[in-house]
Amino acid sequence: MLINGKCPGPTIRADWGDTVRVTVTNNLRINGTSLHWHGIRMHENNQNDGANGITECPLPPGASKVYSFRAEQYGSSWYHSHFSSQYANGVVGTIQIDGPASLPYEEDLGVFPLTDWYYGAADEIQHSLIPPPGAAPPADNVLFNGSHVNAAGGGSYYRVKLKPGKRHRLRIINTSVDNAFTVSLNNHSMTVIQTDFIPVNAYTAQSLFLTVGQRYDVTIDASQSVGNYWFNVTFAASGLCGVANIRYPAAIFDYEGASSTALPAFQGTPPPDSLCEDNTNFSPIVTRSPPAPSFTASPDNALDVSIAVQTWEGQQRVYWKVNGEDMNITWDEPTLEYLAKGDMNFPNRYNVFEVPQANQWAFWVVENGLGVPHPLHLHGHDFLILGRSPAVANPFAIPVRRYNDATDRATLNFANPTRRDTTMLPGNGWVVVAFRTDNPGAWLFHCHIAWHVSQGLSVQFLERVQEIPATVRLEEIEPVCEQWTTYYSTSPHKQFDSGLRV
Ligand SMILES: [Cu+2]
Repeated sequence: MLINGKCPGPTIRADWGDTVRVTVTNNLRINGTSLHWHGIRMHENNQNDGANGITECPLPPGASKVYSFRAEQYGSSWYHSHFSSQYANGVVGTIQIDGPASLPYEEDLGVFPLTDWYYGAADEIQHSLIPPPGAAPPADNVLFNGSHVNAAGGGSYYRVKLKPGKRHRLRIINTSVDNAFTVSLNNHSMTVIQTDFIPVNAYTAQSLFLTVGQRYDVTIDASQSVGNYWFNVTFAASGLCGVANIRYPAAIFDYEGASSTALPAFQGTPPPDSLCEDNTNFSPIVTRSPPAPSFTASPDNALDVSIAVQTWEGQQRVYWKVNGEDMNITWDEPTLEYLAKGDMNFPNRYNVFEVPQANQWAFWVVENGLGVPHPLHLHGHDFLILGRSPAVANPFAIPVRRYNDATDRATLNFANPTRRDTTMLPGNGWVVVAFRTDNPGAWLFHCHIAWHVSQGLSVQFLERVQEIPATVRLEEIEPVCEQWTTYYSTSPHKQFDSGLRV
């Protein structure tokens, strides 16, 4: 499935402060769609978030919609379908918003989406995960900007040109369905200047770990001898952060003056830090430091992730649950429509958590009852990562680590911690995050592994619920819902899952 005939789709490019308008027409024959603008703040603009069943009804075949938002942040991101497993079929593109940079550079090489790639259709894979154990298959390949070689020797490596002696900016984006990876460029270090949309003080590393949905804007100095260098994508040895049948190397970086066809001689060695561990050592340029006493761990801010097998329509199925409930939205009953009509009686399993207080830090302790790590993504906000349990090589081999305020509080960082919109919840462990309640709306907080959110791993925060109706233009939502309802009544393809895949 393509956007404007391409995969990945076109890059949306804007300047900081611009208003972006994108007309989306659904030319698919038997699929709905809705497009989510990953990481975009959507300030008081919840209904352009593109989360079907939450902020809108899906667009039926033949329908069009204009998404509109202000580029209040700058940096690099992506957009993708939020309708079932559709983005795994290619409904993905990148976003570049130009603005200031925390470190000068000379060449902007632009966006580089990196993704796992499955040869099977996404819905077929998703159906195969319904019966226990429900474990995802390995990806067939990893694509660097849409390109790689395959096992039969077809395809080609993507090649990036470097200017000798110059400092280049690269925008690395993990647009995967499942795979988290570590990236490195042989013989070169990378200097991070942004984590997701957050500018940070320069941080230099030999390799970087990106879970699904994360971005690193980095600079690379072309200071080595003129030649060809492998860009490598490696995986955690445990396999718990995803695997692909074809992996490193992923792309080739050529210095100007070197061959533009030769393969690099030096293969490189896998970086040592592949434990699926999110790096939380960044310091944002614009500081945010909540007072430590404002955080109290309690059952009210605990989110416990678990897995369960239940029988539904005579079939055993795997579900991911948060506080005992797997999310299951109804496509034509978006949360915003309920709220705009003053109706709080949502259908069951909407997994709603109210966050009523304005302009406070909302803290959440997420605990993982299983060894599988989950990339957690929040809509409408970035969040502080105050702390997390350390990653281990094999989380299944250790007992579940619950957050213990008596012993773990001392490890939390309240002084300008790492801030971004996606983080990795460690296996059998915990993470503490906080966001500022400065954006009324119904915002998803979910695992960004498409297979998992499809199996229910999501909640929605109702932030300042009394103020939400004033931000909603029902006259824009309802016509699409009517079109969708008409279409769906005759569609042979019915919802078989949570209705959401990131
Ligand atoms: Cu997950």
